[in-house]
Amino acid sequence: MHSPRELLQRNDPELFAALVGEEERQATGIELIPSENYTYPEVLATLGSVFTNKYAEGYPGRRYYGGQTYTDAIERIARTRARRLFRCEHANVQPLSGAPMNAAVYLALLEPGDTVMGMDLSHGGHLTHGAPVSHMGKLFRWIRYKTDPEAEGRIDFDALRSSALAHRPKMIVCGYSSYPRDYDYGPFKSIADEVGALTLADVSHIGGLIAGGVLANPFDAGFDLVTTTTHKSLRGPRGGMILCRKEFRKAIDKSVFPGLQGGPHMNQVAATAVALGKALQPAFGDYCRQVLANALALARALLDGGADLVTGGTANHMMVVDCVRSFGLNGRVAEETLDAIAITCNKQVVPDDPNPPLRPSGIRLGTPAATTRGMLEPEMKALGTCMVEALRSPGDEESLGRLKARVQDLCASFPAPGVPG
Ligand code: DSN
Repeated sequence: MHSPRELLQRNDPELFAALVGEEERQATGIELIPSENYTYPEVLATLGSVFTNKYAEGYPGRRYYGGQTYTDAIERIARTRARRLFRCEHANVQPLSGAPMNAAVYLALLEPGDTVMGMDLSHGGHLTHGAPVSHMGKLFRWIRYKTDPEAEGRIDFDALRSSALAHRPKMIVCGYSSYPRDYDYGPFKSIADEVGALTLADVSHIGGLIAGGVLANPFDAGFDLVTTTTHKSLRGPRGGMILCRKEFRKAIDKSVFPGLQGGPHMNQVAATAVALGKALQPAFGDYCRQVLANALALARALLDGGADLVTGGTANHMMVVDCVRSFGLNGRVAEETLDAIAITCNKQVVPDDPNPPLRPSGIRLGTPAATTRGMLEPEMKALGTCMVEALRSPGDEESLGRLKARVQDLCASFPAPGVPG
C-alpha cells in the first residue's frame, strides 16, 4: 500500500517536485505577507478529504442532489460556529474566496449603477471595494474616500461625511487591505445613518483578531453586514464568509447560490468548520494577542532602523513601509532583496503613490504567520534588524548571504505547523 504522497511521487514526479520545493520554501524562510498564514494540519487533512467529491448545491435541508447527510452536518456546524464567534444572526460559509464574497453582497443589496463608498486602493482599500479595474468597479458608481496625510495617515472622516452627504451612497464599505490602523466603526455607522446607507465591514485581514476578541467587532457598532476571508488571521482554508443580520439572510443566500456560484466546495466548508472550532478555543485569543504584540515589536525594530511606516506604526498587525523614503529603493527591489534573505513580503502602493503598482514605493508586512510558528518579540526584533540591514545594502551579496543564514537558522527553531521540514 502506498500513501497518497507516495502515489503522487510515483505517478506525477514533476508535480511532486514542485510540492516538495514549496514545502522547503515555506519551512526554511519566513512568511511576512499579512494575508498569509500556516493553516492547521487538521485543516489540510480536511481539505484533502472525500468532501472534495461531493456536489451540494443549495443549503442544509434544501439541496438539489442526494447524499447530503454529512455535508449538511458540516455546513450547519460551520454556520453555528461562525455565528458564535462573530456574535451575529446569520452566516453564509459558501463564498469561494474574498472577491466572490464581496460581489455576492453587492449583487444582493444593490442595483447596477447604485452609488457606493469605499476606500481608495492606494490608501488601503481593496480591489473589490470599487477599484476601476474590477468588474464591481464598473457595475456600480463608486465614491472613494481617503486618508489624511496631515493626520498621520488616518481616515479623514470630515471629508468622508461631506462626500456621503453630497453623493448619498446606498452602501458604505469599511475595510482595507493595507491600512495599518484599527477600524473605527462608530463614525462610519453614524455617517451611514445620516444618509440612510447600509454598512458593510470587510474585515478579511483582521477576521481572526475580531474572533479572538482583541479587535472591535463591527456588529457591536450596529453594522449590517461583515465579510471576511477565512485563510488570513483566522488560519483556515482559502475561502470567505458573509455574516449579517437576519433581515439580509434571504437576499445574501440567494445571491451566493444560485446567483453567483454553483456547487459549494464542501471540503473547504468542512475545513472552515475545523478552523472556526479552533478559533472558539481560549488558546486562539492568546495567539491573537501575540500577533498584535509581535506587530508592535516588528514595527519598533523597523522604526529604530530608520524605516518610514505609513501612519507611523500599526494597531492591527499590518505594516506598510515606504521603502523609497526609508531606503531609496522601490518596493519591487525591496521585495526581491528580502526574498534573497528568506523573508517573503509583498510590494505595496503607498497613499497617492507616484509609482505604478508593479514598481510601487512600499512593501507590506504582517505577523499572523510568524506568530503561528511560535515566534515572539525577540524574533520580531531579530527579523526587523535583518530586514533593515538588507534594505540598506541590497547589492552586497556577502551581507545578504550572511543575513539569509541568520533568518534560516531562526526558522529552523520554529517549524511551521503542517509544513514538512
Ligand atoms: N490578496 C489579498 C491580500 O493580500 O490582501 C487580498 O486580496
